Amino acid sequence: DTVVVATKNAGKVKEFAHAFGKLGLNVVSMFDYPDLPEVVEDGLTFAENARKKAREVAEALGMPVLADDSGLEVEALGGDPGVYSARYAGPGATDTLNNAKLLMELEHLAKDSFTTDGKQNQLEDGTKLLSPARFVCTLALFDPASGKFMESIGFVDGQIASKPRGSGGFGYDPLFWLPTHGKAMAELTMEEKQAISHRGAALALLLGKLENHSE
Ligand code: ITT
Repeated sequence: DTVVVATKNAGKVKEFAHAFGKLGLNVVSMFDYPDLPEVVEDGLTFAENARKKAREVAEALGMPVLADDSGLEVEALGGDPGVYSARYAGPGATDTLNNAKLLMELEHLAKDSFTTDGKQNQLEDGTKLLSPARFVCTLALFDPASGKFMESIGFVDGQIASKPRGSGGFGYDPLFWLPTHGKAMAELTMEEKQAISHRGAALALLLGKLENHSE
């Protein structure tokens, strides 16, 4: 009745605790196992990193472990920061520094190529929509007893806004504009975010697979 999630990201922990809490399950994370060695995330894809985190922690603990590798892919940046989303601003990166770096990269581009942009790419308050973008989340569940993985992936599409909004969520949520909702991801409640987010989608898929598997 406990799910071990191989993450040290407090934002992810909150979202998993909320989602699994609704199923009557308790979540523990790497904050509860401070002595476990850090997993080196040197994979080239989200899936590779998720598998690596799940397997290494599951083998260390001798029980099934879930891992989440996720990030932001920005069209105008050729898919960056992608698997490097957590460290975009370099060593010692924080969400604030990563957001600043993202805006710097995009505004720099915008000056060069989109100076005559029309009103279409602006919100009513003058906030510019700088590029289409997408959040990606891959989940991997590894069971050391069977040596098998169960995996899923989820996406959500949006736009990078030139100004942050909202105080919910984490990471790039304040800059991730959802045209369909007329809100930034950070303006959604936990429940609303879960219903549309990359993580919510990946989790729903994984839970569906688990259910089929146990029938
Ligand atoms: P763990 O590996 O310990 O889980 P991490 O933060 O290093 O934590 P990732 O390598 O998967 O995790 O990097 C994910 C980054 O992508 C995260 O730090 C955010 O910057 C961004 N990100 C992922 N999901 C997000 C979300 O729902 N909202 C905003 N940003 C998100």
